[in-house]
Amino acid sequence: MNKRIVIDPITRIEGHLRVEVEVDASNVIQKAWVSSTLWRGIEVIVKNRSPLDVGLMVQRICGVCTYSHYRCSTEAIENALGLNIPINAQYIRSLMMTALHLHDHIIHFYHLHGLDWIDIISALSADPAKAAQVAMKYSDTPILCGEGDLRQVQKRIKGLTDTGKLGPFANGYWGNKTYKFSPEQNLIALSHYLKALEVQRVAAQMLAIFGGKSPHPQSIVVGGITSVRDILSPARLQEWKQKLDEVGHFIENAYYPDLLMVADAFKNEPSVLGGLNIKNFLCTDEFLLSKGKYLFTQGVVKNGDLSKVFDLNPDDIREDVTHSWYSADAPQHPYEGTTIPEYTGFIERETLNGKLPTLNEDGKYSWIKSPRYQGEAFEVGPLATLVVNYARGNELIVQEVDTFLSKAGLPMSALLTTLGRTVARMLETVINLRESEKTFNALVSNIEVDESTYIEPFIDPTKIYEGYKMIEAPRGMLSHWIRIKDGKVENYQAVVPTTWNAGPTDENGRIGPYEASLIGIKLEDPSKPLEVLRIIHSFDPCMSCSVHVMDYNKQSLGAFKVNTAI
Ligand code: NFE
Ligand code: MG
Repeated sequence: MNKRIVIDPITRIEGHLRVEVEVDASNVIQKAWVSSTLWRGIEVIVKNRSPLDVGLMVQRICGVCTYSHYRCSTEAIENALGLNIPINAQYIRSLMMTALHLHDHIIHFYHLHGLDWIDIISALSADPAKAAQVAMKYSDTPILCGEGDLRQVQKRIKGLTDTGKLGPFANGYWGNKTYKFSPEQNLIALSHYLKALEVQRVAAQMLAIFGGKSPHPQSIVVGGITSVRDILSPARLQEWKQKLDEVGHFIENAYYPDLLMVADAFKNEPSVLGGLNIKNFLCTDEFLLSKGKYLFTQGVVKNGDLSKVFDLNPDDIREDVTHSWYSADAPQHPYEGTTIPEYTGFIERETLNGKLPTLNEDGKYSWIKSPRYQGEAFEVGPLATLVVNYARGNELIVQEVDTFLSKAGLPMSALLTTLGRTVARMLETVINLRESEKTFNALVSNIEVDESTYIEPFIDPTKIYEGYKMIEAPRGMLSHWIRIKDGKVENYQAVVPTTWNAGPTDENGRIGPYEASLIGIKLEDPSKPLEVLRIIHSFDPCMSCSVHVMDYNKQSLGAFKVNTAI
């Protein structure tokens, strides 16, 4: 008899995510349902507002990739108005994107996904002297992996466990047999987990150099950028470079070797070698290296066939809400997209965890819509970027992927797995890190002859404008779509990376990447479903983005009075 398991909330993500799976008598997942249980209504909130204000509002879609929405929105409006902004502004926006990616990916691997790989309790029994030797296997210059460093790390964590309060490490599935690191490998990765807390701050500072602050930078406007004095100041530019080097040192000597270590330890773990059942990938152009030249190029790969890459056609995107808590008659193109809530609730049933309200898979069960491209479900994100660019024969990407696979002793097929998804995010980070110097240098040499950063927008209130922009946010392809009428936003839609990956089944019964990734996975212990967490975390979920606060009954959620006297 099949059993239903409810995991809610999935933690170490942004937002509210629920996963339900049905396992057979051997604990193999037969069916899976993914739901975002919170609706935000930002696409609705921006209607009838000035397009010039939209960027600042829509970046509140999320607290993580704030800049992605800010930039995507600003550029959708520029596209609608036909504005060709100065190249200096384009370079700065690209450098800010680099900072966001470096920041996001470091946090993801260590602080969000890390404990799916690292068993903290096991690290306490490691021999620090032996661990220092093990670290040399993955890097010639490992970070914080001397015997003394590792002893210190053990002491710090032991101090925590001795209090009986594990803090961020409480309630982990410690001891699960799909943890494959030796105690020494766990200690190495734990040392980097702690160091990454400092490094991520430096990456956030990089974004703030040209963004004014982070999160929620404020220096881009429709028509260009406002951080002009930072760009013209050699000291500020130098600060950027120094921080890039500092973050880069960690990426090259901790993040990269740690993924070699993951590959080494987990390469025979079946749940890590599964986790990818939809082999359709989409990505768009990102990271401007020089005028018109991007580090990664847009494209579409279907059914895992790397011999063909198609150009991405924005007309072929639709959002389906058959199983989402919205109403619409048919799948909609984002220009025509509506966001009309239709909440239908949960249904009670027996589960492994007792009688509980559960997702109603026959009806509606998520606030996430289901984007489809040419009617099919597609995965977006760093893995999609690498697969598409590998298939395009982008020399740099082919070389980086092949080098990693050969160092790790993995076949090409290992890329299309949970392990591959996590490796791809690291490789994207490394490639971006190294190549971003080109963007920086292009900016510096352009400033010598051209200091322009802004072109004034003009919105004719008698005209109707339509525009969109696609960018690569850290979790994958993000697009914003706007229609402007009477000088105001008439319609607005954001089609977000996590929406692509985490959306429910569509009208034709086609399931999305998250749900598909869980099917066929055997759980070692259904009461501690670590495999589910690891697979879902490998996508780096952001539910805030995907369901872009208001209550669906339009009730007031709270009243606040700001005291300006203090
Ligand atoms: Ni909220 Fe996001 C990214 C966007 S969502 S983090 O990256 O856009 O999937
Ligand atoms: Mg949307």
